[in-house]
Amino acid sequence: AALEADMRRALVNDEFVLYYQPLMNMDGTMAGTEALVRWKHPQRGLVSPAEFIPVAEDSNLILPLGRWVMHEACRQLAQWANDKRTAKLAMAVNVSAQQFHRPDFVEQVLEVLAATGARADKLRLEMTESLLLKDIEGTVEKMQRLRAAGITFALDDFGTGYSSLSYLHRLPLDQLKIDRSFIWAAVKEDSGAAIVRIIVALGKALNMSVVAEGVETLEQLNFVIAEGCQSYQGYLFSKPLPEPELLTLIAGL
Ligand code: G
Ligand code: G
Ligand code: MN
Ligand code: NA
Repeated sequence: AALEADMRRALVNDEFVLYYQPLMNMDGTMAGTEALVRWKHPQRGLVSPAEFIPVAEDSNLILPLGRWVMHEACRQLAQWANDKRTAKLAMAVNVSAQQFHRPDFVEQVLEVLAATGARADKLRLEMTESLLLKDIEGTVEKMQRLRAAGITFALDDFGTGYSSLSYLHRLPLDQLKIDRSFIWAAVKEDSGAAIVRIIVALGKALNMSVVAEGVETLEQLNFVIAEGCQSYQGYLFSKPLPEPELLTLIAGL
């Protein structure tokens, strides 16, 4: 509760910032970035979302925080469109279940796009399996409305949730992101490698691109390239960065 009150104060005081982690194509070009929120706490320094997102989700704070993230990511996306070095980048934004299942979620996202001037076809929403499997009819309907505007969807942390293959094909998803636990296991255990192989095959069968998350070593990168993943994220190329550092990185590519 103390953390919750502190977060309310932080929202008013504008203490949240977005970091951006590159999403890399296998040819070394940057496909886009994933926006990841951080809290610049006046006393505690940089606080990880692993600590405060669950608290925000247990209160209603995820709603204003999620709205702030969406607006800030779209504002940044619109700004990047003005520079040829960043104009092609897509922006992925993580969406919590409480946010998505609000009745006005679709309108909120469309309003943010209109207000910021960001291109819908550069915005990708990342969602988890548990979010998608709750109220499947309503979920598909919302996704289709957002999709009609050009927005695309990624299934985040794939393989860790309550995967239901019977629902997966009904969802208009564009991308599967293989959870990093499988990427780590893949170069250590045969069973891990088999899981990556199966997810890539599933992505192909369902016409989704497949992203390897949490790639930290060249061995892991070579493995996921050989298995047919289309892109990757991970510390091997870059951790999430504040925007000025991201631009420096891009300038050096
Ligand atoms: O950035 P980091 O890897 O520390 O993120 C930790 C967790 O917080 C991840 O599960 C990530 O998806 C989540 N997270 C980061 N930023 C956001 C955000 O803006 N919204 C939501 N819902 N989750 C986020
Ligand atoms: O749940 P989601 O996939 O959105 O969370 C992304 C989280 O993964 C962020 O907190 C980010 O900092 C973290 N992350 C990104 N790349 C790596 C990596 O290579 N290794 C590890 N351990 N974490 C990573
Ligand atoms: Mn994510
Ligand atoms: Na993920």
